[in-house]
Amino acid sequence: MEAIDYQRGRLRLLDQRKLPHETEWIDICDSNDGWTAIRNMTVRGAPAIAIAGMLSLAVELVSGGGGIQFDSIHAAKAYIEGRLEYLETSRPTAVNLFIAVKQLKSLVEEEARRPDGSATNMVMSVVMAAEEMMTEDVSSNRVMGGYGADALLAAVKARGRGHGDKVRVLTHCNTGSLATAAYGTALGVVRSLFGRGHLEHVYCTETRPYNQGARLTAFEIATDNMPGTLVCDSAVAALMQSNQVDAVVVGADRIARNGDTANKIGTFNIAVAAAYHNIPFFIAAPTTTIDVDLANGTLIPIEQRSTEEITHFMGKRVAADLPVWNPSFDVTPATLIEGIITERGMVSRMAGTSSFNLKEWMNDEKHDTNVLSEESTELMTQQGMADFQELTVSDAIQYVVSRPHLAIHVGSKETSKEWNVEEVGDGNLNYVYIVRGPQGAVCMKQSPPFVRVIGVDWPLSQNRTRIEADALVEQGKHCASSVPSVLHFDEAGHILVMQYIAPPHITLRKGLVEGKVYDKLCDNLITFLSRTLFKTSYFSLDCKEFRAMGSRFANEDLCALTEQVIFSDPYFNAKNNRHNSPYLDDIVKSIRNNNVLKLNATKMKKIFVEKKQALVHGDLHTGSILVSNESTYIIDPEFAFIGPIGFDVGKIIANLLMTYFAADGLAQQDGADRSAQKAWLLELVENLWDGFVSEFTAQWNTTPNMPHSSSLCWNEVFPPEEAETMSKLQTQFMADVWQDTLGFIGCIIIRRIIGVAHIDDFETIADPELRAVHERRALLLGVDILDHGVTKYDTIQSIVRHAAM
Ligand code: ADP
Ligand code: SR1
Ligand code: MG
Repeated sequence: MEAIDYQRGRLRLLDQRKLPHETEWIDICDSNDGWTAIRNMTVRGAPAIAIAGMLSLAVELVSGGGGIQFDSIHAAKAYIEGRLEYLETSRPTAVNLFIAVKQLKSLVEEEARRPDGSATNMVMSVVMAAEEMMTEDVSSNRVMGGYGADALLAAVKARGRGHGDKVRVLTHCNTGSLATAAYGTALGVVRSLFGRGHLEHVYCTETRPYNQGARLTAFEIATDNMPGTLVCDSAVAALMQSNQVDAVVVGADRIARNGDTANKIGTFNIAVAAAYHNIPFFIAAPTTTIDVDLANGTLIPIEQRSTEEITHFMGKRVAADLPVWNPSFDVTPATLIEGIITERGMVSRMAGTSSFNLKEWMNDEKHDTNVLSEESTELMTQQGMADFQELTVSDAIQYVVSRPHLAIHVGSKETSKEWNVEEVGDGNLNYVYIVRGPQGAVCMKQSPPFVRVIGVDWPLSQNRTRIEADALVEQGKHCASSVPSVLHFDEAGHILVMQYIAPPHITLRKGLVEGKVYDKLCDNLITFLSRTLFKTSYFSLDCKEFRAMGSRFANEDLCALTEQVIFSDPYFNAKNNRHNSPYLDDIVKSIRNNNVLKLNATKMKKIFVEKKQALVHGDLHTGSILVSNESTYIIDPEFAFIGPIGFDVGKIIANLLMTYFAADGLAQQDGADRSAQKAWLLELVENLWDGFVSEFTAQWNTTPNMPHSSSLCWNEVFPPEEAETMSKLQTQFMADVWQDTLGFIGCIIIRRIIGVAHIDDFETIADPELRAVHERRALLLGVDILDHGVTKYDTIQSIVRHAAM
């Protein structure tokens, strides 16, 4: 956008249809011209469309100095509103235009309500607001560029990509000065990287069929002397495959509240190729592009462009005579988007989910940033977190090379140039690196002083790494075949190095979402649960040892996190909660109004806090299990503490039940038959509980009673000939564990659907309406279990029967 000249009654715009062959200016004198310029793509780019539209009205209102004369404020209001509504009809997809119209309409309403209001004042307010939109766009683009540069650098570093501190970026379509008031959105991020000396190269796509990339972005890159290359849209996957791209950043025309993003046709292809190559994919767009009224991308209207854009080239037909489909935009699902960069910071997906909660984020004045921007760094400093250094690729290699007892698993020092490092952390809390070399690999886990998926706003004790290392060692003593061995623990660096559990092992959650079944899983889980829980319980240890173990695993901070996110937050409108709105609004409301349920959740919290029976894993969901057809490894015991046995058993059963409910939605989505997997899941749940009870009791029966009186089952009280008394104690104990397991199943199901940290089983169902159907079924079971407890669910079979209904 060049200049607004009110005297001559015109807004001067570069005609983008002509670039780069000719630089031709066109004059816009009123909103009719504005409408045409938007419609015929003289001006394009979502932010520029909004600004050009509003400025076209501004010049119309004040053209020639005098402007339009209105008889009354009501006449001015009616006229302005009419023009705004007309401008809205120019192009359907870009939401910025609608937001700008809405803003000016409410301004007009406000002016009309003023007791001293006049037509002149109303016109002047509209003109000033339109101009302000232009100046705000420039400054917000610059701020966004800075956030974006931070975000791209952090993501590239986390994946062990990039060359030193330089990155190679791919962008699509035109999002630069020509698409905005100046500087640009996605291209603004590239400009910011360039300005800070971090841009190694920028690739821009041709952007068929209208060639905005070839004509406009290439023009801007060349004009700014940035190191750049133009590629065909169809070359993107090959470019990524040949390792020439570290990150992707594109703009947006409209973003639904779950993060699904409409952008220039071809964006979705790029996102899919980026996901395949593990390349971070970002959207950069002002918050005016976010449409919180749209639940998801399927609701975004997609404009069809003229068939001639495809069939003709410079006015000449170049395609054979066949019908043409030419959508201007496509919708990239949120799950493929690493982050949405805005002028208010970067938004990340909600913890453990594949979508964003943009409504809540937009309403949150404190707009959190998950990248370590200047603001975040300042916050970290205030909270004493500034010393934390996320490992770089070379740090990780150096760490292992310099420790012979670790290097032996990876390769000799001489080969270290060939080693590679991959950050694979898909959990909620930590960074996980796999260091690979010619001899094999090790897994390094580093805890930041905060919850990774939330950022510095949620500080968290790094002592969790020590707990995890200690718990792995303890559990490994009792069930070595299912626990990765600890190779190294570094208290000061909060780093744990452990055995790498190689493919074909994948997380159980991933395997189950893919529809797999695992024949040995049930037996392996029974062995792990019964051994680790019995051997660390007060039936196996004497009371003194048991108490000493309690002090070693006094995991206050992580227990507090569980107490908050499982037993409290879901029952009120807590900050980080999320649910599939609006589809589940009714059931969420009824849960939060159900006092019996709240009371029962609190009873479970009390049991969690006060019942000390054994060293429990503390976070035994399907993401904490690495599985293959042959073996099963239980990882990630950072939540370990001395607590109720039913917490581990309930957590895994709840997760398997949720997979069972999600399976129908996944089957519907993929057109696949999941009935065999569903039957297997219910059988697994049933056999898991029954097998656990019999194995736990068998462990008990084969463990001699303790020889001294400080133990729970002292010889003198339970001599071998008094087996019946012992058996009564066992039956009562297992009944109590069942009651706890039941309550925890209810709480865990509820928290994963209406609290923070959702699960991929449901989140992989892309259609929120379909997802809600199955989330609701799971929720109803969770609520019913927590409502009625053992009076209705006296056996595992009663749960299985209810689930199968
Ligand atoms: P968080 O504590 O953040 O939840 P996890 O311990 O669950 O992190 O690890 C995150 C991911 O890292 C796991 O899902 C898994 O893919 C990978 N991972 C963790 N430990 C290992 C290991 N020992 N071997 C191989 N991959 C591992
Ligand atoms: C912020 S809640 C994070 C969740 O992730 C962990 O894996 C635990 O399940 C915890 O509840
Ligand atoms: Mg964890």
